[in-house]
Amino acid sequence: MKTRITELLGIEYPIIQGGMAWVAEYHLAAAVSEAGGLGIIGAGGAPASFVREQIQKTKELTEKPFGVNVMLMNPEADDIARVIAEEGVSVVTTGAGNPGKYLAAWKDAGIRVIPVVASVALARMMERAGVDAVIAEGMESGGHIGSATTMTLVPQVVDAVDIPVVAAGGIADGRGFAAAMMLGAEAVQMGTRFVVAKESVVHENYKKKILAAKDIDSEVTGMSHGHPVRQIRNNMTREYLKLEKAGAAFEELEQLTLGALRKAVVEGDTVNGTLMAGQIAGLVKEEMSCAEIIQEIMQKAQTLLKLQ
Ligand code: TUI
Repeated sequence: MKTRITELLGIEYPIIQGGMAWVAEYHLAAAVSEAGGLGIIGAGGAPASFVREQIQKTKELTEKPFGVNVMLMNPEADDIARVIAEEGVSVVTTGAGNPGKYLAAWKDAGIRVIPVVASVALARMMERAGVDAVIAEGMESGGHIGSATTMTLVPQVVDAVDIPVVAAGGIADGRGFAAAMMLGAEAVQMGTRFVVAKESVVHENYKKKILAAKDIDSEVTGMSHGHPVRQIRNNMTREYLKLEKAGAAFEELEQLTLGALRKAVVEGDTVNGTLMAGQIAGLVKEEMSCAEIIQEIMQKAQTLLKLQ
């Protein structure tokens, strides 16, 4: 399937893997790229040296294009941005901020830049700044979210910009993929479905939580201090939301979340860890390889899209 995104990135299928902190490491990124999508290394809150190592390890596993996601709230984002330019990665996606100050260096290094936007205003600003495409991410997503839904955000961003738009948030199968295309997207980004991929190194307990999740099993914490994070309900979210409701200070709430994503992903602590996942977790019922996931989605989507 050809779109402006497959042409821009030199990939076979218009499926991009989300740049999930801790989860999106080199095994997963290489597997998605090998399967014909775009694998992404999630720099998350990691130091620049770790990101360089991850890039090098991915290159050992695949010769296909892959990307790195820069989480712009990372205090080491400047160093990570430099490492990415030095290592000659083909694509950068960004999240949780405005990547404007890195654009010139990345473009000079020949890198395709695709920021995540949660509003039409930022999409327009990014297009003017010269990015190659944008990812319009709805609040159905796991992790740090904006306030618009995928269904409303994607077509409004599509109408507002001329560059290609990638849809993200709430997409995990061929129906979601086809729906995103109907909204005008030219690719999708998926996170939650890839967390439970066979090649994902996430702790078994985390995967089981996603596989067992129902439609309304996620909560959004951190709304009160402007950093909303979607995750599966557990002891940690109950505690957090209770404190948040009682008006707890940001510093106190931060104590609960410090290192909690690592706890869930690496240690499999599903009680006090942060189990980031999107609202579509209820649809993810089986652990499959990245190639099986991508093939299943493309086959279903092609059948659906031929119908109209
Ligand atoms: O960034 C994400 N999702 C994330 S980042 C993350 S890191 C983390 N957070 C808490 C605990 C541990 C780790 C987890 N999930 N998605 C992309 C995204 N970007 N969603 C929303 C945005 C966004 C929002 C506002 C992007 C830009 C923006 O405005 C920037 C501006 O300056 O106008």
